Order: sequence, then structure tokens, then C-alpha cells
Amino acid sequence: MTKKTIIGEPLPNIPWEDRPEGSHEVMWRYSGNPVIPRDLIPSSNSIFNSAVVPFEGEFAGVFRCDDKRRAMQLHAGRSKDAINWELDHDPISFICDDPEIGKFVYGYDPRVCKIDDRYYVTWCNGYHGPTIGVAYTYDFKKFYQMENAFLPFNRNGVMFPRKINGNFAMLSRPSDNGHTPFGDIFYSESPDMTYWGKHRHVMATTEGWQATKIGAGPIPIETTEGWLMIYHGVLTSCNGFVYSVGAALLDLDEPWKVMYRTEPYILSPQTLYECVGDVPNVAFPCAALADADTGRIAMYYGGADTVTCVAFTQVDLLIDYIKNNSKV
Ligand code: BMA
Repeated sequence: MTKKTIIGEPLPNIPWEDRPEGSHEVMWRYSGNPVIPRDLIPSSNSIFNSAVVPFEGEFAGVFRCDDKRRAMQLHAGRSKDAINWELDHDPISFICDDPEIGKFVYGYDPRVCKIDDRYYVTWCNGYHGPTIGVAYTYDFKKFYQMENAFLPFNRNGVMFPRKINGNFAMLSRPSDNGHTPFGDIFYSESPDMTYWGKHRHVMATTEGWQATKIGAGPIPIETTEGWLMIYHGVLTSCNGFVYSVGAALLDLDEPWKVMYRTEPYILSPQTLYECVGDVPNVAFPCAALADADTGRIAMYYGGADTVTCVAFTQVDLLIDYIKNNSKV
């Protein structure tokens, strides 16, 4: 079998642990989870569903910090090893010359995507209901807010790390104003990061762990086998929603075409820090680090809407698993 390879940069300092002896899991948890406790900064009630990227030889990110008023805020953070994090105590104050857009109502579930020299941040932004906020930064100190990408109601805006067909590209999940009981993943393109169109349906809910709604997670990882899209899926149990993690391979040139998609989940809430917290039974991925040299992947996800966790996989292993367990 030919080797499946990540198309991208080497990341020799990616955090990593080998799969535990005797484990058959396709994705295994970091033994030191959670990496970010709920009370890392004085104001925080919980820190979860957050995004990290390589930055200047180390790491930086944008973090969802719900504060003790229970307001949903975004904070910048830095780390030398992507495990031990320092977060700014003050929320990000977005620079925006249009007060209509710049008035911060709430922000949550950020993603960060590097294209050229900019780190784009997308998040669920309060503007007459949830929609996709967009900003960029060069240094994780100053953040410049742009137009919202879509009309309300929308969540889980996830950019692709390079232009596709000459345009910026983003996945999103149109939704409602509440705890949305439905939702498919869609794809859109933009020539300028302001005007979005060419909307395409990517994939719908199916059964079991992904029966109620689905949403893209980390920035898709480019591989020789297609775009590796890790996503969350939701099951409605007698006790409420259960958020698990799955993966799919999308066509490189036409990413709305799904080639393979996991029928089983690859990670579901099973540990104490995923099952117990402000919202029980939630594993919600928002970021992944990837090393093109070794194929190592470190996924960042929120546990029980309370803490931030890491899990590992290897690109060969994950792609084989997706192909061998696929139902499109
Ligand atoms: C979703 C979002 C996520 C959250 C999840 C579970 O609608 O609000 O931030 O993790 O619900 O509560």
C-alpha cells in the first residue's frame, strides 16, 4: 500500500505520545489531559473548544473562555510546547472600523487558519443571532475584524488553509438561534474574504453518533488522499446531546465531494473530563497540529464544555481507518 502523506510543513516540535501498548484506538488521548483547566485565568468559568497553531517556532491560539458572568469571550494565548499554555487575562479587543460589525456581543468556538502571512480567526459571532465572525492577526496581539462571512444563523465556520479554485474557501453549518436540533455541513468560496458564494452541500447527518447534526472541526489537513476533515457529530439521547468526533476525506479540487466518511466515531466522550462538566458528554474538536514529516496529528478538543484536551493519531492509521470504515 502506498504511504499516505500530509501535504504541508514539518512540525518537529508537535506534542506527541505513542499509542498506549495494547490499545486498538485510531485516536488516543494525551495522558496529561486536560491540558487547560477551567480556571487557568482568574476570570474564567471554563476554557474549551479552542484553536491552536504553530507560531514563530512555538505555538499560539485563540481560546474560548466563558467568564464568571457566563459571558462567552475569546482570549489569545501562547505556548512553547503546545501543552502548557499562557492565556491573556483580558479578552481580545477586535479592531474594526465599522461599529455595526465591531460591536462585540459574544464569541465562541474559534478556529485559526494560516494563509500566507495572516492568521485568520473564524468564530461563532453574535450578530442578531449566531453567525460566522472573521478577523485576522499577524502577531496574536492585534486582531483586525472583517465582515461576518454569512447571514445568521450559522456556526462552525472553518476555513481551508489555501485557496481552492483561486478563491478562499470555508465550511459552515447553517443553523437556528437555539440549541439547533439539525444541521449539515456546507462549503462556500470567496474571492476577497468579504463576499461569499458558490455554496455547495458537503454532507448530511446520517445515523447513530451523527444522527442529529454535524459540524466541521479543525482546519482540514491536506493529504495525498484528499482533504482530511475531522468533524463533530451529535446524537440525541434521553439525557440530551452527545458530541463525538469522526473524520472524512474530501476531494482536493471539489471539497464538497465526500469520498470516504467514518461510520463509527473515532473518539467519543468516555473519560471523566468529557462526561462531567458544565455540559456533560461533549468532545468538540476545533484544531489540529500536523507534522508532514512523520504524519503525526495532535487534535485539540473541548471536554464537557469545561476544559481543553488533546488526542493523537497518525495520518496513515487514520486514513486507513476512514477508508475501511466508510459509509458515504
Ligand atoms: C454547541 C456549541 C458548542 C458546545 C456544544 C455543546 O451548540 O455551543 O460550543 O460545545 O453546543 O454544548
